[in-house]
Order: sequence, then structure tokens, then C-alpha cells
Amino acid sequence: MSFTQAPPTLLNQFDEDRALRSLLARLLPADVLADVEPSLREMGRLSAELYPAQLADRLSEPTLTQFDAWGNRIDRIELTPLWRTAERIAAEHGVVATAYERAHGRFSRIHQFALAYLFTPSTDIYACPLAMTDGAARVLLDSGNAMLIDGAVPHLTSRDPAAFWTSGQWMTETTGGSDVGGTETMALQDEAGEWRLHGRKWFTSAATSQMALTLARPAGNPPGGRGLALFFVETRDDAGTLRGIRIDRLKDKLGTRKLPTAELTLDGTPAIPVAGLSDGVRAIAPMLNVTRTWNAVSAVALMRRGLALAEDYAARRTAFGAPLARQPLHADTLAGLRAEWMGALHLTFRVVELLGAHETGEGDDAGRALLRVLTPLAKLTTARQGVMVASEVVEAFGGAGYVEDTGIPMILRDAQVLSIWEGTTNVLSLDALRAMQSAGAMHSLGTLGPVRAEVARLAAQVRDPMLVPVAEAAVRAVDHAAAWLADASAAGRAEVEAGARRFVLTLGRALEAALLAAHAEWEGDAQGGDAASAARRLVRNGIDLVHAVDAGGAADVAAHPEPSHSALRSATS
Ligand code: MFK
Repeated sequence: MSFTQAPPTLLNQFDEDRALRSLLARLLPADVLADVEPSLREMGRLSAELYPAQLADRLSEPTLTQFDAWGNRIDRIELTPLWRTAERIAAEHGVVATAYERAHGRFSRIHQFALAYLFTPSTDIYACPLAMTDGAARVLLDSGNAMLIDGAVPHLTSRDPAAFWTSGQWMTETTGGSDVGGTETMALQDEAGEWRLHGRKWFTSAATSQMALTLARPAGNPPGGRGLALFFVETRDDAGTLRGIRIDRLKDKLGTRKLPTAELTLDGTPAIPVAGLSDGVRAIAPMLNVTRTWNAVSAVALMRRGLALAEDYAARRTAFGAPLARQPLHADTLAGLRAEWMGALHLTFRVVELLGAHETGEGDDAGRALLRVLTPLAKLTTARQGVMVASEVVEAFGGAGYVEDTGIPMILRDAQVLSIWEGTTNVLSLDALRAMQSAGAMHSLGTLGPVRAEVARLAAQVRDPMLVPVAEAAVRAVDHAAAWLADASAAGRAEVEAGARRFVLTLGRALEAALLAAHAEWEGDAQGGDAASAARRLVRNGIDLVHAVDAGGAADVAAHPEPSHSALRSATS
């Protein structure tokens, strides 16, 4: 009766991650790689070191104290111990700053997101405020608003924990998280000409940030997204008192429980317009695209963490006379998950590569169009993969995976948010469709132009007979998706809308397979290499989801042809 199981353990998460190291060796010039490797190895070490601390901190949660003992409204949020450590590490190691210092030009985005990928799994989704901080820096720099650039960006990109700010992204209201055009918050000018916000923000992640970007409707503006303006809010005055903001409640969520996600009332909150007094949704879009990239990086990072633990455990846990790793069915299950993670890794870092080139002015029009399309594709594809892989990781531990103090259930709960926030799978499917339509129209490429060109470019690099079938499967899947889109468009808008998720997931998965095949060709081991095995396995897992389409969904919608998403208006026009 003395048998006990050995818990999984983690070693340096950079050194242990062959897939990441191989990818970086291809994406980065040798001198850049040599330069950034020590910082990545250090983050890999910290990631392993923080894991036991994360488990020890498992039960602590942020708390909100609304009043002091004398009845004064204070609205103070106490963060969890690991979050306070994470904030310091993030600043000191430049998890945001690296992208803006640009020590390696366009490659700095790759360096930064590799840091973020290693940082994320042991820091209880501190990636959330970092994502919004990165997005805010991007928006402010793009806005050309010199006062805000000078006043805020140095804080957002600081490596000094005392000077470092995070930013909130207050978009969601009770009217909805997706249909942001329905925002009810009003912006009114006081007698001194200062803008003041009045409204209720319903889902504000990481509510302890020093600033926020938010949307409000200047008095007299029309309804809808165009009537909104983007505002900058500094949340506290010099004495640390909230400026016209009340924290009504912290959300009680399924996961991301260390995040102090709050409901706020804005009651005369001073605010500064960032970029004019209309078109706020368009103005905040660069932030969305950055946070969606963070979302994809986080999905890949959580998959990696789950697999690292499951693989370590499989090597130790003996059942039916052999370690799980040598049980054919268990090994096959893990191989299937590894393929999902590696496909997601390659798709995500393709977006990161394009983002770096775009931001440094080194990209061309085709790269810009591809980036716009691949950002929602990567976000939605990797988020779905993240939820699926996390669920399988729980199962790979058997009953232990279902027990809270193993720390395994937390991975599943946290992964589940990735397909919801920053745009649900369905909202992003429609966004991707619209982006493809406008890219195609702009460049006379047809709707699938950028994706098709990318898959063709990758397929052309694949020569090894062991990999050619993967490249061919990717091309076939995209062709099938294109044929479906043509048929569905002829049948009408509802038909396109009903099939949009299967359509874009097919494109996302086909891209992943093509990227893996091209990388495997570069690795030069088409038979037994990691990327080659993952590429073949991803195709066996299934990349073409278009076949599942039938007219049922569209027929239901057609019976109620009420308002449609604006994406569809342009996607089918
Ligand atoms: C750890 C990972 C990081 C996670 C951090 C998360 C923390 C934050 C938590 C949150 O805040 S979650 C809430 C996030 N909310 C969303 O993501 C909103 C989801 N809904 C959408 O994305 C809708 O499609 C959208 C709000 C954009 C629709 O609004 P509208 O008012 O119908 O706008 P419309 O007409 O679609 O777009 C307005 C303009 O913006 C158009 O340009 P034009 O004015 O030139 O025609 C669009 O082309 C442009 N646009 C919209 N989305 C864009 C974009 N441009 C570039 N990129 C995009 N993604």
C-alpha cells in the first residue's frame, strides 16, 4: 500500500522546447539568435522556477475592498503574490519593451513574443495586462498624438518596475462584448472643455492598470461604431485616488481567476480623445490585432505547458507493465496533441514575423494584407486548438488531471477564455472573411488571394517525397474552401455566414500544415524530424473541415433574415 505517483516536473522551458528553438533558428539570423538566446534561456529558467510558486499560490485570488473603516469609498484591489512578482519580471525582462526598443529591428517582435511565450504559462495569465499594454503602445504610436505618446508610451515600454504602466482596454458594455457599436458610454465636455465619460464598463480585465483606452460616444454623435471615439483615461490622480471611477464588482469567472476583472462605473471620468471624435472602433483596431496576437501566443504557450507536463508524467507513470509513454495508444494520443501545438506555434509566429516586418516598415502590401487576414485566423484557430489540447491534457493524467491541487485543471479553465475574449470564434470568422474580401478587392487577387499565395509559396518549398503529400493536402484544402465560398456566395449571405467558421478553420489548419511541411523541409529530416512528424499527423488529425457544411444552418438563419454583421455585407457584396 506504499505506491505513490511522481508528480510531473519542469526543467528549463527554453532548453526543453526543441520546436521553439528550431523555429527561431530558421526565423532569426544567426547573430540575432546568438544575441537573444541568453534572455530566452533565462526566461525558460524562470518559467520552470516559478511553476512551484504558481502551484503554491493556487488558491489566492484578488480582492476588492470598496470602503475603508470610516466609510470612505476606496475601491482598492489587492493582487495575488505571483501577479506582483510577474509584473516585476515582465518589466525587467522587457516582455513588452523588447518590441519597442527594436534592438534587432523587425526581429525584435519575434524575440519579444518568444519571451512572452516562455513567460505566460507560469504567471497566471499576467499576459492579459501585458497584451493590452502592448496594444495601447501600438495605438498611441499610430495615433500621432504627441502629448499621449510622450506622456504614456515611455511608461508602457519601460523596463523599470517603478515606472512601468499597464493599460486596460475597456470595450465591453452590458450591450455586448462583440457588438461594440452599441456602446452606451457618453463623452461630455465640461465648462473647462475637458472631456468626461459617463457610463458602465462591464468586463474590464486587469482593472489595476494605470491607464486605459476606452470607447465613448461624444454627445451629438450618431449611433454605431462610427459615432464612437477612442479616449485615453489615466485611472488615478497623484494621490492614488480613482478619477471618477467606481469599481462595482469583481467577476466570478470560470478561469483566469487571478485577473481582477471588474465592472466599472464611469462617473465624470476625465478623458482625452486619442485620435479625433469619431471612428473609435477603427482607431482601437490596432490594439485588437496586437492583443489577438498575444491571444494566439498564449494559446500556444498553454498547450506547450500542458504537453510538457503530460509528456514528463508519461515517462514516469507506469501502468499495465510499462510507462505510459511506451503504451502505443497513449503515445499516439500525445503525438496528435503535439501536432496541434506545433501547427499553432508555426502559424502564430508567422503572424509575429509579419507584424515585425509591418511595424518596421519592411513589409510590402502583400505582407500587410496577409497580416490582416492571418491575425484573426491565427487567433481563432489556435484558441480552439488550445481548448481541445487542454481538455486532452486533463484526460492524459487520468483522475489526477481532474484534481485541483495537481494544478492541471487550471490549464483547461484558463485556456477556455482564449476562444471568447478578444473576439469569439464566430465573430473572428466573420472578421477574417471581411479581411479576405477587402484584401482580395484591393489587390485583384480574389477573396482567398493572400492565403492561397501563402500556401502556394510554402508548398513550392517542399520537395521531399515524404512531405509533398502534406503540402498537397494543404493546397487541396484551400482549393476546397475556395470552391465552397463560391457556391455559398451564389446561394446568398446566410449560407456564407453559416459556414464561415468551418471555412476559416480549414484555412487556418491548412496554413499550419503547409508551414510545418516547409519547416520540416528546412530541418532536413523528413522522416523522423519533429516538424515532419507533426506535419503528417496534423493532416491525419484533419485539416479540411469544409465537408461538414450543409444548408441547415443557413436555412435556419434565412427564416429570420434580421440584421447581419457588417462583415457579411462586404464579404458577399
Ligand atoms: C492573453 C491574451 C490577451 C488577451 C487580453 C484580453 C484582455 C481584454 C479583454 C477584452 O477587452 S475582450 C473584448 C474584446 N472585444 C472584441 O474583441 C470585440 C469583438 N468584436 C469585433 O471585433 C467586431 O467585429 C467589431 C467590434 C470590430 C465590430 O464593430 P463595428 O462597430 O461593427 O465596426 P466595423 O464597421 O466592423 O469596423 C469599423 C472599422 O474598423 C472598419 O474600418 P472602416 O471604418 O475603414 O470601414 C473596419 O475595417 C475596422 N476594423 C474592424 N476590425 C478591425 C478593423 N481594422 C483592422 N483590424 C481589425 N481587426
